[in-house]
Amino acid sequence: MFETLSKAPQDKIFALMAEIAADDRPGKIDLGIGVYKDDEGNTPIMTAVRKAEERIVSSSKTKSYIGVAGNKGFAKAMVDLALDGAVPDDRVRAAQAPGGTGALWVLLTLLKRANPDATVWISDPSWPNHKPMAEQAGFKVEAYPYFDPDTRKVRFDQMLAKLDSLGRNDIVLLHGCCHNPTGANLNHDQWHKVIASLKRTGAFPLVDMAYQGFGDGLDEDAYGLRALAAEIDEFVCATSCSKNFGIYRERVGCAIVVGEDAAQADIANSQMLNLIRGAYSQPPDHGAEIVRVILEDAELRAEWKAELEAMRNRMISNRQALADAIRSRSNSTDFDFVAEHRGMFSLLGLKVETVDHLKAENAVYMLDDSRINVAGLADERIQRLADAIVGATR
Ligand code: PLP
Ligand code: TYF
Repeated sequence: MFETLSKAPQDKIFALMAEIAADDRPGKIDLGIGVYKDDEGNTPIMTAVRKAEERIVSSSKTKSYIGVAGNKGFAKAMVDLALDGAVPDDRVRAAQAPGGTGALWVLLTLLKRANPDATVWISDPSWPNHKPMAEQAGFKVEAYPYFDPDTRKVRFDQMLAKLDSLGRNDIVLLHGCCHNPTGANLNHDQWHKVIASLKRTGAFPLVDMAYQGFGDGLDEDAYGLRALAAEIDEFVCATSCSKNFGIYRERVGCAIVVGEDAAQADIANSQMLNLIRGAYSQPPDHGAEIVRVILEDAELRAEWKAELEAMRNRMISNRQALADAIRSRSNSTDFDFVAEHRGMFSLLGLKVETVDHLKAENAVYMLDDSRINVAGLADERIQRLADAIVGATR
């Protein structure tokens, strides 16, 4: 039967990860996959996570089934973390999902049931998995203008003009914060303009919140989502705990659905649970239980927040150090934008040839669109990267 198939494309981010692993040059610099790393290049388990796991192992009494929506305490805590009361509880439903990707899959599948003829609009550019995921759900996918490669800022007027032209058959996928791959984000005023546009046109928002706490702080990163929630009656949001709890392989995310009223929220929720049951029955519990334990315990929660804050501040100082190091070598402000961007990534705007050159000559790895993971940097690596970039772009 498989003779009917041809080889499917690989995810370019995972392909690069394999390429880096196969390079044995000492001192290679890995700025590829979006995984947080410390100065030594490790992705450690957060202390609060370790403590929560120990508590779970010593006190849990059963591994019986938990239910289609997963861990209820987790889902409630995730709704609070994202929305902080911006929508009355009776209009919000949430299901634990296997990662932010799982949450996106649940929500896209739900939206397909609700409006099979809709078009999904993603930013140009966007996370490489957004388009294939929306296509796999059966949607037509289009892109709205987002990143201006000259200014390395959001091309806001063009973005808004495109959004203004959409209507009730359109779903707009917005990055909640820390835009992947560009690092360029909407400011408050721009969020309000986007929200007003969505309200006017009736286009449906799908917010992807994969990096809450990695940009300007847990609450600040949710500014746009909460502002949207205050204005728009119906929307969905996929959140992920992979990055902000560092539990990537545990696969923890949450699919959040907001309805116009409690009755519609109930109907949407019943469809969501129905489609989950038909796919994987219920999500795995362990990672979600870790998050629940942390978020419900004042002491562990404070410890987690402090650790997350330290990770966030380190990424910001890496950004500043890289911008400074390039400026001091090139005598130009061309890369100052790196310090203005937020989150784990910046799109440097280098040519593919330059990216290839850095890989071949300097063992510096970034995605072929020149996205770098700023968490992959550290003092000595920052200086070497600045040398390499200035050398290659002179
Ligand atoms: N959305 C965006 C924009 C991402 O960068 C990621 C990356 O990890 C995800 C969703 C999904 O994350 P995960 O499925 O690992 O929770
Ligand atoms: O963009 C990244 O690097 C992260 C990790 O299919 C990732 O979001 C990459 C690809 C993918 C899932 C996660």
